[in-house]
Amino acid sequence: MSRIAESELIINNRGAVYHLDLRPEEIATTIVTVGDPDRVREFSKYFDTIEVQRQHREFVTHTGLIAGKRLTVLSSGIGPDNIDIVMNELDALANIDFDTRTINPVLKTLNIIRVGTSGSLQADIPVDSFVASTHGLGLDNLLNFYRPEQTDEESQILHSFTTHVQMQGISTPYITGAAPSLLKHFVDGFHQGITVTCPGFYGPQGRVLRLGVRNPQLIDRLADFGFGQHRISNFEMETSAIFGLGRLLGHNCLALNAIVANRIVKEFSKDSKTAIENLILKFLDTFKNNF
Ligand code: R1P
Ligand code: URA
Repeated sequence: MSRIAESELIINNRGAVYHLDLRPEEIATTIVTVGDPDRVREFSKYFDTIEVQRQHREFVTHTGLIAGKRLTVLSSGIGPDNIDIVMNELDALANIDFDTRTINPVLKTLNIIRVGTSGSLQADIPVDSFVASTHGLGLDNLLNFYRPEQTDEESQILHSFTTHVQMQGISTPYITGAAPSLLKHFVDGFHQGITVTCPGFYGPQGRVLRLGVRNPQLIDRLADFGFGQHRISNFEMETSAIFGLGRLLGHNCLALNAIVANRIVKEFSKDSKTAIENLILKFLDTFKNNF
């Protein structure tokens, strides 16, 4: 096994990985990622005990026990560029020996579940409801620096999407499905659909304040795209990168989002804090009973 150099895998004086500032023993097998650093506490306030609390930049981590089960909650900050850091560093913690700097002979599979907020692209997926993503479809380009791996069905969805949505010269999309072993636990009380991930909140999600956009039809084209039983339910800024890197690295990934904006009926939640709190409680209940 070749040794990974100091410049490639950066380990600090605490023996912790560079950005997340975590040591291998400080993460659980199931990891929740949230965008907002303040949301980590909204999970860990329900832990019976908190064993690890770390913060470096926007990456806040709490690991603890709930109903006897170990869970890590980690904030990623906003966007797919941060997900590149989070996924690679979580995988290094699970699968690289920090003493020898070599890949472990037996690889570990993590459950990585995003719990976030999102904009709905369907009139019948209202604000304050929840979406479990069947797929993450990336307009963000991150996976094109690696090499996305798609099933035949995913390639067909992507081909149809590329023709329909007209992103030429703007983005080279990619798509990855959620882990069926996780998705099956989040059916009751959830809408399901393809989640589109954008590399920004304004122009990349078709929001016009003072600047015009290259593809003014974006919202309409996303909303009326269909392939068999699949349609696009929502968009946000992390899911496709989690799913894409998760598949390449061999982890099980899922995304659950509370809808805070509906872009079709042009509404924003009147109480998004309660919506996300309800999603956290729903996730923790399922975690306690099924993981
Ligand atoms: C934008 O407001 C942020 O909110 C959504 C988007 O994906 C983006 O990160 O998710 P979080 O609420 O998890 O941050
Ligand atoms: N997060 C997003 O990325 N977009 C929205 O519209 C709402 C939350």
